[in-house]
Amino acid sequence: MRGSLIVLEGCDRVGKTTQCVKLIEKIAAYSGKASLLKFPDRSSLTGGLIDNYLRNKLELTDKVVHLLFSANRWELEPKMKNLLLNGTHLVVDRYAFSGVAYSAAKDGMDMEWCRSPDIGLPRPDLVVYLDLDPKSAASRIGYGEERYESRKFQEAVRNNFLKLKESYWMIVDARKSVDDMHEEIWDRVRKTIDECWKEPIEKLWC
Ligand code: T5A
Repeated sequence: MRGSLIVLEGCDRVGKTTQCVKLIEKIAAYSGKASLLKFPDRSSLTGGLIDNYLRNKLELTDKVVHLLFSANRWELEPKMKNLLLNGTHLVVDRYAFSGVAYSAAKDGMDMEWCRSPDIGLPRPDLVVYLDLDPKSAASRIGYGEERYESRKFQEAVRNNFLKLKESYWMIVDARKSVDDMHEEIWDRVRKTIDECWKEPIEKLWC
């Protein structure tokens, strides 16, 4: 039985990491093997460049940084596939949808062009999109420390995310309490785990 690929997405500070941590504990208790990944993975070669870029310590052109974010995912693609095929459920904090939603919010960046380098990555069985208006997100601790954390930009990113919605997405109102959101997400994740092992791992946007 293969593991399921669950991705959490959303704008900055909407509560993705908080939900990922709760989810991984629940999945491990429910069905054994579970692993948490986060993109960007700031520990790799590309991740070091991305980290410096996000902390405004390095300037890169929009297209270059977009391709670095994508390469950062491809670096982990073999590991992701191995884990899934070995029956480990993966919870992933941001994925290719963030790649497109953020880059395409910049002037002169085309959404289809942004999508292309991530075509063929493992397709998630479920995307949990946490939706929160940028004004509420801006009031949360730590907001404003990195490059993209301005309300106008986050509004454009939010619009882009909603354009990327597909049948395997669920949208969660991130104004709810941590525990209420967790209950709602877990209900859907459990169903996904119970069902998806019968299907092969699909390829994203193919
Ligand atoms: N990016 C990323 C790209 O441009 N292209 C790409 O391809 C990818 C993958 C990465 C940046 O890079 C961009 C997007 C980002 O700008 P990040 O490291 O993912 O950034 O940083 P954030 O999205 O800002 O992630 P954070 O971890 O900072 O925010 P989370 O995970 O959404 O939120 P979380 O759980 O840390 O919570 C934030 C705060 O809110 C509170 C928490 O206690 C915490 O203080 N909170 C709640 N408060 C009230 N109600 C709730 N329900 C709450 N849930 C959490």
